[in-house]
Amino acid sequence: MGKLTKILFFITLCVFSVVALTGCGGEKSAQRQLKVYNWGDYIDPEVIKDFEKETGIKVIYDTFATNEDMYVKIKSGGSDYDVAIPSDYMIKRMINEDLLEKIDYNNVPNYKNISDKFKNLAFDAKNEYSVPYMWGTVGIIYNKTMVQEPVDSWGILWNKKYAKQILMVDSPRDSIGVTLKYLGYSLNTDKDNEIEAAKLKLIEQKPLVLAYVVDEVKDKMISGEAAMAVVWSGDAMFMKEKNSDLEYAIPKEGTNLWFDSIVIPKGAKHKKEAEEFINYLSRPDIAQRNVEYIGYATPIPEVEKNLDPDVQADIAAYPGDQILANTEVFDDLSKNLVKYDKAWTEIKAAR
Ligand code: N2P
Repeated sequence: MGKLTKILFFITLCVFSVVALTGCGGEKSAQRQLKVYNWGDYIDPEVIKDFEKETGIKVIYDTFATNEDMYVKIKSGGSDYDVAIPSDYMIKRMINEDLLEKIDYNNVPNYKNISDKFKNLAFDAKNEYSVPYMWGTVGIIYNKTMVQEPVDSWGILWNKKYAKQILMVDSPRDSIGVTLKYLGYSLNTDKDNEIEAAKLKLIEQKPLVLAYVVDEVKDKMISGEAAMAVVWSGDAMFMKEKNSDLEYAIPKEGTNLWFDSIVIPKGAKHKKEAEEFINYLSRPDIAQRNVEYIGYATPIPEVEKNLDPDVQADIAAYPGDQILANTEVFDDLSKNLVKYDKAWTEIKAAR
């Protein structure tokens, strides 16, 4: 090879390598992506895989245990989530704090499958920011071999007979909320004396509490480690199926009715993909797989109709109008929230 040929050869080689490398890099960054933030145990993992297969969109999937954990992460910025699934009161707070994108419902044609009962709810009155995913109540799951008396009041959570056999939910609004209901107050109260009374009641209960848990409650109740637990309804369905000694009760003092809806955090880099994912989750066959896997209740009537009749009739999944009449939805407490935060910190710190 002559000198010039050699130089030309090297130049060509370099150009090719650069093209190959950046070409490769270019291809990678062209892969469509989606970063999802959901509750623990709140989707059939196969649904995520099938979405990736059908759309070619790569899903990065993270979970949270409570609305408050999710809020802190998204509020602090830099978490890059394209999709999140908070509850009602937290959605309202995020709308008020400009933390959510408006959804383009033209990209979510399956929104039509959602029952009108779940539209125009107070937290997103004009249906601009959220698409219903699951809904339910809060109640007590108990083991019939350990609890023989009727479970019809939140008061059983203070019965010394069950010392160290009671699991509480490690979520401030839920635990304080059911205590407020027990005391005959609204679970959205802003009255200092009522919040204080609930706080003292929960501190009084602490010696009886085996643990404050969230997703771990399922393993513990299924294996018979505790007699009762305050839980979200769909988790109760899941547990009942795994251990037939377990039963779910909604106390007579009333409870919380909640709605979890899918939202797009402000500034999401993959909004189109997020809307595609929301549409996918709202497709009846996909929604049915999720509902059957996780145990929660669907806002899609066509899915509800296809479920096992025993599930449709179970109050842990689909409480009737009479139970629903005695429920309250959490409100965004805005400036009064600090009162609850302070009470919860004191409850958790007490011994
Ligand atoms: C599932 C959590 C359910 C959320 N582990 C209740 N809002």
